[in-house]
Parts: sequence; structure tokens; C-alpha cells
Amino acid sequence: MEIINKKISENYNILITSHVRPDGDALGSEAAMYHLLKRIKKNPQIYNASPLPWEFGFLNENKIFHHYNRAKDKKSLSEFDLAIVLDVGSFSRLGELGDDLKESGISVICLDHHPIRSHEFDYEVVDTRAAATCSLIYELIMETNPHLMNLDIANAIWVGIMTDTGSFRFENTTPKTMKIAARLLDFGVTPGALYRHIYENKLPEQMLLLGMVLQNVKYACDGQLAWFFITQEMARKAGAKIEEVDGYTDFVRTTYGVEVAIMFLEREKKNIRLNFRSKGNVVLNEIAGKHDGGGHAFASGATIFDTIEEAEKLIIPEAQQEIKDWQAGKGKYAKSKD
Ligand SMILES: [Mn+2]
Repeated sequence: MEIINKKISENYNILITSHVRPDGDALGSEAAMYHLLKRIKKNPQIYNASPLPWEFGFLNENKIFHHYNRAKDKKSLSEFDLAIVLDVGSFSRLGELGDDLKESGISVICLDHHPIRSHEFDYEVVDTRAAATCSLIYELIMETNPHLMNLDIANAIWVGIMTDTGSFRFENTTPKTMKIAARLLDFGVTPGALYRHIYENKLPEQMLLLGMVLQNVKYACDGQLAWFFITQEMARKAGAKIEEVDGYTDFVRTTYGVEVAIMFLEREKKNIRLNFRSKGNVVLNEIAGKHDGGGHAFASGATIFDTIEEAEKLIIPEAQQEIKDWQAGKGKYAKSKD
């Protein structure tokens, strides 16, 4: 944290970014960092390789999020003195911006809570016990400059913690998480409003697509493994955007007996996005890591550059094996002797 404070104080034009297809923690930590830097009279700029998902539009009242356009924006990278990468452990997950940033030679600090890393950044501040990158930003501020906390920052931090803990119900919700949350409420955060912005804004066509998904869930391993397809065809029939399917995998996992839920999303004919969700016994991020992805033990993602049918043939046996290993207490599931 001292490194981050020192680097921030030494530099003025600061680029903030996070992973492609940003989630609540990516966007919340970017917004919190932006407001923090503004308060100390720095010149921050958020560049993201992906557009802002519309349910997070409320974080963008001051138009702080900029969708990176290589053709227009690449030359501006040389104006930055420092880059802060949040909630992600490798350049490759920054999209086109990652390649350009690497090439630019700008000094990069990474603040993150993910275990899978490439160790390519100049400085890495990583705490895998943190529920969210946003809780690390909370600590950064409260441990050194608590007077800088304000409602804009607190709201943004809340968004990251709420979304990464599944609204304070996943295993990463610790006493510390709740203590941070309590302090954020003292700063005036309104949890109901933030929750509704993010989770109660689904479009009717997205609900229709969810209905189609639920009619086509497949099962294996005596119902412990559940998976589903979302194809271009299904999205077209529902009139829904194929990328707006957050929470579908979590929902399928709520089924009785299901330990592992996997989404196969046909982004393009040969670009299949996978989402892995576990109830907390079966570890899935190693499978994700093998296939151009990563994440947490019980929530991860990957990409397969083949058809959806081939992706299924490849991944389902790996998931079945992982469940078998868990049931047999083999490998990493072996009970320790002490
Ligand atoms: Mn996160």
C-alpha cells in the first residue's frame, strides 16, 4: 500500500483500467480510484477495452468511463506517467489496451485479489483474502488518508464488494467485509438503491432468454453437474443481447443437488465464453486456467476458440473428472492428516 501511495504522489497523469467485460468490482474499484485521485488533485482517466454495461450507468454521471478506441486513443497513452490496473492479474485480460500499455512502457501498478497471475506488472499489490479489489481500496484510503473518504468513493467501493460477494452471501464474506460495509454505511451509502440499479434492471428480453436457458439445462454426475448453452440463435429469438447474461450461471447453481454449473455462451461461432460456478466444494479455476481463463476457486471463466459443441465435448469430461476427484477425496481434495 505504501508503494501505491508513493507512486501516486510522484505522478500526475494517471491511467486507470481493469479487465475486459468489467464486472461490479472492476468498475467500482476504477470509480473509487478515480474519485480518490481527483480529490488529491491528480489527473486520472479511466480507459476500458469494453463498453460500460448499462446497469452500471449510475456510476458514470460525470462521464468518467471512457471506452478505449485503439485508433483514436493509442497516441494518448504516452501522456500518462503511471497506470493503475485493478481487479486483474495479467495484461492479456486488458484487451487491446493491454498490448498497447505493455508497448508504451508506462510504469504499471496492479491492485488485485485474484490468485492467478502472470507477474508482468512493475508493482503488484495482491491480497487473495480480500473479498474484492474494492475492499483493498477501502484499506488503502482508511489506513493512510481516512479524511479522503467521501460518499462517491464509498458508493463505488460498496458496488464492488456487493457484487463480488454475491450481495454478502458468498464464502468470501468475512467479518472484515461486514466491518468495511458498516463503515461505508456511515458514509451514507444507500444499499437498496445500489442493489436495484444493478440487479433489478433486467430487460424483458433478458428474462425471456433466461426462460429459454432454464428449459435446456443438461445434467450429469447424478445431477451434481449442470450446464447450459446460450447460442446466437437463442439470443436472436429472445431479442436479447448475448453478453447480458450475468447471474444466469449463479441461478442454475441454485438447483438442489447441483455442485457445479457451467455456461457455454456462443459469443461468435468459434468463440465460446465459459462461466464456472461451484457451490464451494469443487475447485474449477484450474480448468479455467487451462483454457485461456482464470478466476477464483469457485467462480471463474475461460474462452474456447471452437464451436459450442466442441467446447462441450472438451469441458464436460474435465468437469466430471473434477467432481469424481472431489467425491473420491483425491489430489487436492485429500483430507490432510493433521
Ligand atoms: Mn473482484
